[in-house]
Formats: sequence, structure tokens, C-alpha cells
Amino acid sequence: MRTLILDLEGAGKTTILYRLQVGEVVTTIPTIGFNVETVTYKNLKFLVWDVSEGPYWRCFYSDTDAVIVVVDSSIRDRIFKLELAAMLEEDQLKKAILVVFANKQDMKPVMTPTEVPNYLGLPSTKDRKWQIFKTSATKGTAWMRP
Ligand code: G3D
Ligand code: MG
Repeated sequence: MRTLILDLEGAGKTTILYRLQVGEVVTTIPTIGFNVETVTYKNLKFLVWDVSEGPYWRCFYSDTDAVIVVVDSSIRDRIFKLELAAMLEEDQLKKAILVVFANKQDMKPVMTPTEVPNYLGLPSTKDRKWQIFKTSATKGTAWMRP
């Protein structure tokens, strides 16, 4: 299974990767020139990078089974919302299931976990399996909403 983990810089991807403790986190700088972290565990391969890297991520789309989006719940970022919507329109990601981590729940959240899916426009997404979890990567907690 190929899983992409995306967010804006600083939402908590690296912390989550280490928290999973499923293997060695390898940081690679491919020829295109941005950082991709990878962890391989059994038949799971996680590829992790910042959404702010823009369209370059297309190179990694093929055969993606799942997309994990890490949202920093302590900020409301319009660019991220637009980037995510555009990304999910991509043909190669049409069949991928979507998991949202509403992260940094230990901080004073600007968005409640109920707001996050609405904010990202998920309820109106057709033909997409998605689920949201409230998380605190630093505390190591994750639970389904509400
Ligand atoms: P990134 O890999 O997505 O860029 P990081 O993000 O995992 O490097 O996390 C960025 C910062 O946010 C780190 O703080 C990290 O400790 C913090 N962080 C990640 N997840 C949480 C969370 O759930 N709660 C809180 N309070 N902080 C979190 P530093 O200070 O090391 O830059
Ligand atoms: Mg990181």
C-alpha cells in the first residue's frame, strides 16, 4: 500500500512519522530538489512531504492507495484548502481513500474537529471514502471525532 502524508510545513508530519515507530525515517532529496521523507513497514510505504511544494508532488501520485492529510488545527489556512481540493481532483488520486488528522488538538484549536471537514469541503465530496481523527502528535493521542 502506498500512502501519501501531506500538509503545510509545521503541521506535524515528521512528529507523526516518528510516533508511528514503524521503521527508519529516511529523508531523500530527489533530483527535483525538495525533501521527501519515507518510511517502509511491511507492505506499507509512507511518503511524506509539504503541500507547499506545489505541483511537484505529481511525480509521486501513481498507485497511491491512501492519502493522509495533516491539518494544523491551530490555524486556518486558505491556501492549504485550495491546494488540497486541486490535488484530490487529480485522476491518479481519484480512488485513494482519504484520512484527515486534525492535529495539535492539545493547543487552543482555531478549528474544532467538526469544522475541519467542512472547512476542507469533505462532506460534499462525491465517491470518496474519508475519515477524520483528532490527534496530538506530540502527546501521541488519536481518537475519532467527536
Ligand atoms: P512537519 O514535519 O509537518 O513540518 P513537524 O512538522 O513534525 O516538524 O512539527 C512542527 C512543530 O510542531 C514541532 O515543533 C512539533 O513538535 C510541533 N507539533 C507537531 N505536532 C504537534 C501537536 O500535536 N501538538 C503540538 N503542540 N505541537 C505539535 P518544534 O517546536 O520542534 O518546531
Ligand atoms: Mg517535517
